[in-house]
Amino acid sequence: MPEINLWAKDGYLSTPDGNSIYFWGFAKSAAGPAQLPGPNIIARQGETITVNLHNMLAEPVSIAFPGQQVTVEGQPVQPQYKNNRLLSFVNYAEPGGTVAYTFTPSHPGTYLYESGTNPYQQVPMGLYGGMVVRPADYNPDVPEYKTAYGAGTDTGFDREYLLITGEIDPDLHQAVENGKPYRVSKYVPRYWTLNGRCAPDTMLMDHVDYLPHQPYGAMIMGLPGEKILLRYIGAGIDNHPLHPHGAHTRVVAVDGRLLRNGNADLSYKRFTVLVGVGQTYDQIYQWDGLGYTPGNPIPTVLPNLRNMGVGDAGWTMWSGSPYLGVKGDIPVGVVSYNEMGEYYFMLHSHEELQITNWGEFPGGMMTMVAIYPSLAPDIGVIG
Ligand SMILES: [Cu+2]
Repeated sequence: MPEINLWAKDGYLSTPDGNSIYFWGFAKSAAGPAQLPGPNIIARQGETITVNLHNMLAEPVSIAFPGQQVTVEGQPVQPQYKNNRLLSFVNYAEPGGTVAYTFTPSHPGTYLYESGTNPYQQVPMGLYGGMVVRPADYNPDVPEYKTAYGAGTDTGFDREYLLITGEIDPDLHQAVENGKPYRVSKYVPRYWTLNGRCAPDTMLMDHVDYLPHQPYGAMIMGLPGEKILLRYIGAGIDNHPLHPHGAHTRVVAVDGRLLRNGNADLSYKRFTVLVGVGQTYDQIYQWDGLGYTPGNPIPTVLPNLRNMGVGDAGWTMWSGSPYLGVKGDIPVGVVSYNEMGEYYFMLHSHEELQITNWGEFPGGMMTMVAIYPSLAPDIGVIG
């Protein structure tokens, strides 16, 4: 039976504007760094899994697994009371203690896990993460069985990415760090995160050594025509209208439930998906814009804000050529971050304040979809 160990710890997050923010998160080991979000949990439909939570914080901590039937010591998880007051929605670990949660996922899909103890404070502090449940017949080596929801469900994919939304109100984090009271009604986020990072850090690779507490990047990379599975999770306390440029997404599942009734396909295409608090969305993004195929490499339109760059000319991703995989001259004075003639499309929150870092654009809940002329097979694998 798979067993996962998570340690609840504290640490400091980095933001691109140079801020350092105290947070709580889950770590993979007692000595390892607390992470935002917590380590990805990969489970399998029908396979029992145990998650051991070791609490290294100074107050009770728990993990709720929405959508799962969880037991602790053989009994269903229960709300916990102390002195007749609700302390936790599920069984918790005392400081220095451990609690073991066991469940058998009945449905494949994308799920959130988060603290069930003082969640108004512990979740924004960072005690959340994502879980992917593979279908029972999942086999990444056989295309027919490399799917999100099982063979025959039209949810096959070539690459997949998890994007977990969150917000940070530095006043809350500072109050918790200093043991001061904090009024939840005064919650005002200043940072908006994808996988715990604010843009432009979202576009850095996974596990860069200068972001030890934020190991997961949010850069979406693929080839023309590939099916790119985007798994959105709303982990914060605000809703976020997310949309990628370049192509609509096809929403195939919501909250870990396939949009299909018998043989009737209920999936739908969307420009923007409003990721609600606690929701998950599974979508297929497929860029075949402007009739592009490897055999018909017609140029895209000349660079513009939609498909090649963002912000002013100093922040361009343009290659200098409209052809995929080709680099050309760029205007004098323009800095290009384009490496190999790839195409870039923004993916961001349509709530414009959310694409800033404390009011400064660009930043926040923004990343890029990059369509490359070639790409290693180990890119876009959730581990
Ligand atoms: Cu946009």
